[in-house]
Amino acid sequence: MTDSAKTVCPYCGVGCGLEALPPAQPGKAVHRDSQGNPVWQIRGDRTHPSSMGKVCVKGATVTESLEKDRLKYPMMRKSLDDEFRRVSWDQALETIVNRIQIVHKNQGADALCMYGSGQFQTEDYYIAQKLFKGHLGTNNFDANSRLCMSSAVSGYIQSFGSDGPPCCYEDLELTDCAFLVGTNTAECHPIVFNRLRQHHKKNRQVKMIVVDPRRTQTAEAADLHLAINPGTDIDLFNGIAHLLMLWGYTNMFFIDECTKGFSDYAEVICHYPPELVSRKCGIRIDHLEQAARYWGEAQNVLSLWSMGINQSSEGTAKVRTLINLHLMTGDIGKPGAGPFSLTGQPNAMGGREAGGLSHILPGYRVVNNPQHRAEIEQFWDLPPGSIQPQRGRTAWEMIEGLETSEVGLLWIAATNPAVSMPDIKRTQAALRRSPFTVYQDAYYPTETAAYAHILLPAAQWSEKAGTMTNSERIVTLAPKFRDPPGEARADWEIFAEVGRRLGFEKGFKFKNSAQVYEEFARITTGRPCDCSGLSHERLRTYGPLQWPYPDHWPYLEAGEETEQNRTNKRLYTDFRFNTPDGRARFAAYHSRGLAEPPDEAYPLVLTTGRLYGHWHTQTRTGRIEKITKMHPLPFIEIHPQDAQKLGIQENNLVEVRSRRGMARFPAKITKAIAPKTVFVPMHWGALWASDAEANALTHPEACPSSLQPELKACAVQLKLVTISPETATKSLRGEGLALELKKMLGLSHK
Ligand SMILES: Nc1nc2c(c(=O)[nH]1)N[C@H]1C(S)=C(S)[C@@H](COP(=O)(O)OP(=O)(O)OC[C@H]3O[C@@H](n4cnc5c(=O)[nH]c(N)nc54)[C@H](O)[C@@H]3O)O[C@H]1N2
Ligand SMILES: Nc1nc2c(c(=O)[nH]1)N[C@H]1C(S)=C(S)[C@@H](COP(=O)(O)OP(=O)(O)OC[C@H]3O[C@@H](n4cnc5c(=O)[nH]c(N)nc54)[C@H](O)[C@@H]3O)O[C@H]1N2
Ligand code: SF4
Ligand SMILES: [Mo]
Repeated sequence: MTDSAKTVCPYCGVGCGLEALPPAQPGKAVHRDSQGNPVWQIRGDRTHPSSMGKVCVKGATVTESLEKDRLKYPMMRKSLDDEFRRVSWDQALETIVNRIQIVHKNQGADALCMYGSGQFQTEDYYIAQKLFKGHLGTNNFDANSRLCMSSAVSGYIQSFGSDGPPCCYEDLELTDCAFLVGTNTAECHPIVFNRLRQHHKKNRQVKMIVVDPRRTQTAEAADLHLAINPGTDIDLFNGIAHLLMLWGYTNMFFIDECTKGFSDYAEVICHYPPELVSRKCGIRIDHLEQAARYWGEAQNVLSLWSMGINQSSEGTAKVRTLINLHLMTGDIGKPGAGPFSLTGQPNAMGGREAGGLSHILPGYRVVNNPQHRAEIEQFWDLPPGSIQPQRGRTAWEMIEGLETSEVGLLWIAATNPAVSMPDIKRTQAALRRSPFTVYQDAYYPTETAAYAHILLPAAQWSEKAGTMTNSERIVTLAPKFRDPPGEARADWEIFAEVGRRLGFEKGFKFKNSAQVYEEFARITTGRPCDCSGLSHERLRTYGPLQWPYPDHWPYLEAGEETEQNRTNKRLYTDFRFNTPDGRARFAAYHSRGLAEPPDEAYPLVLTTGRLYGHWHTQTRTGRIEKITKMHPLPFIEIHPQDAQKLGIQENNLVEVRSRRGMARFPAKITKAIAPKTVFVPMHWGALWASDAEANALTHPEACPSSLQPELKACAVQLKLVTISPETATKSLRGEGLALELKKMLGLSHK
């Protein structure tokens, strides 16, 4: 019998430790999924420092999704109107290599694009950077983190001089004021929320503030819920700063010694008196004052944020104005305090370390810094000038590049853009025009497969060995403990093989992922995200370890308390930041509001987000019975006032239109959503329901600095649809209208 395996959860950025047990256990019936396949069982790993044995429903059920609907063999077709046929790896790879060479010759390197994912392991990310940014000479590698964490990245870089969340989960138990903004932690980062909730329950003096236009499960637990109008966070932060200043809660010593730019900032916050802020945000003045008082009186303020901040056309400004509050009161670099971005995906952090966005390079370097480029060129043994000095295309710019025919080859891996990109009808039309799309995924069908010329089967979590870094900078090794199905291969192996076939043998000689990690770790030496002391071997022996972890440090079991792991728990404990002069930067921003504010024609603000059980586009969770029972159908949350005006009752089918498209959802009438705002989950693409795509409605307007699109808000109108509930349910389950997609995939409909 195979032994159990310790690993890390492949879903969210909390990064819980899991222990996987073989399907057959002595004295027990074999564990099976709903189709009768034997599957591994999961329990929490009590020795993991981040989660200490806890798991949520997603982690607990993940193995039930591993056997169903897998893509097992490479498949190919000439045009999107043909059927896929199975081909050998050799044929598939030769076709890709030829195509890369032709496009490179005729259109130049910048006509090649790869769109990757925070669900890559660090090894996958690293090899993709080496191939695209190094050997092919284009920075056109971007990841779905562009839709997720890029505002946090640019906020950290601009305020502190480099990326990197400065806090750790222990801070959840050491804070006396938790400020949660734009995060539904209870549903999206449940184990982080549990740790905070326990501490909050036990200690009455600890305050919890939640800022969210919806009364989420997270907001239910708060001492104070500020249900602000969508897009008014900067007004709120500047308004709190105004009061902190007025009431003398500023830490002048910290401001003088450790920061720069306070006077310009002080000028800006003068313009945010409570009356104005209360009006703009749509909250009571005494609630605003209460929030400022909680912040000011606390010894240690910890703020947590996620997509309500990042997915905004002023995302970087939101992040930086939140960080301003920490700089103003000196709430950073000490236990229980700091600005803490909750990472969405399991390894978006590793992606940032490996340079996995179109403007960055491995080791928290940036493409527009000549020294950074030179360091990487030298390390990769490439001639000077090989790496381009300007950033590559962002995810959305790749879509635009398909529209203008500037993109000649698009390689998509570990993401499902035909569902998750903004303005999905435009995205789909662009994908349809693509001269050549390679799609590398673990499952078939997915919505994006309908737009691919070549499908490459990817080995996923549990079928390949690699590392992932969670929000608190802890790196865990996820070992291989099952065989991949059919001919599926690890992403990094596929990229390396293409590299060798393109003639770059020397750069891609890796025999296994441990060697890949070894090279990656070396490239981070002396950088803020120094992982040079980490390796697969050491992670296997000592358990999960937190960076920075320089090579000269001794090794210890996780959790062992020494001087060394006390110093790397938090960043900036010496109050010196990664800017040239060591000072953090205040940012003086006025709020600009939503990119597409509501008006007479489209009078409501639509916001989008997640549910506890489902993961994104459902490629895994849509195949797990326990979860589909938990969330069987999509819906739209409408406030009773708005519902009444439109004559909409509970479960009525509602048609939602924006300037870009239409979708339909059954109504869920609830006071949990602010009036004039509606909410739909993002989880239902065309395979799971008909016309229930959140992104049929959203727009791609992005933050000018992070280039992250405003997926959290667009203007919509609502209309009651009069069809029978049976027809509605049928169409929502995808039994009727998703036909076109099924045809494109060559599937007969059920
Ligand atoms: N169950 C589950 N968990 C997940 C995921 C999943 O798919 N399912 N995905 C993971 C990933 S990749 C991510 S990025 C995270 C996302 O985690 P979260 O960001 O917590 O999740 P969302 O539901 O996208 O959005 C959070 C909240 O932002 C609020 N919001 C909307 N507009 C505004 C605004 O203008 N201001 C403020 N302050 N709030 C606003 C919404 O009402 C919503 O409740 O979750 C991760 N965890
Ligand atoms: N309206 C709206 N849209 C959104 C958001 C929102 O809040 N609102 N959130 C945005 C955010 S934050 C995110 S992160 C994105 C997420 O959007 P996507 O990245 O499109 O969502 P997933 O369903 O997680 O897609 C991951 C794919 O990778 C595959 N996969 C899993 N493991 C592996 C592997 O090891 N290798 C390979 N090759 N494939 C693998 C899965 O089968 C799946 O098809 O959505 C964005 N879109
Ligand atoms: S909280 Fe996140 S990492 Fe932990 S088990 Fe749930 S999905 Fe996995
Ligand atoms: Mo995300």
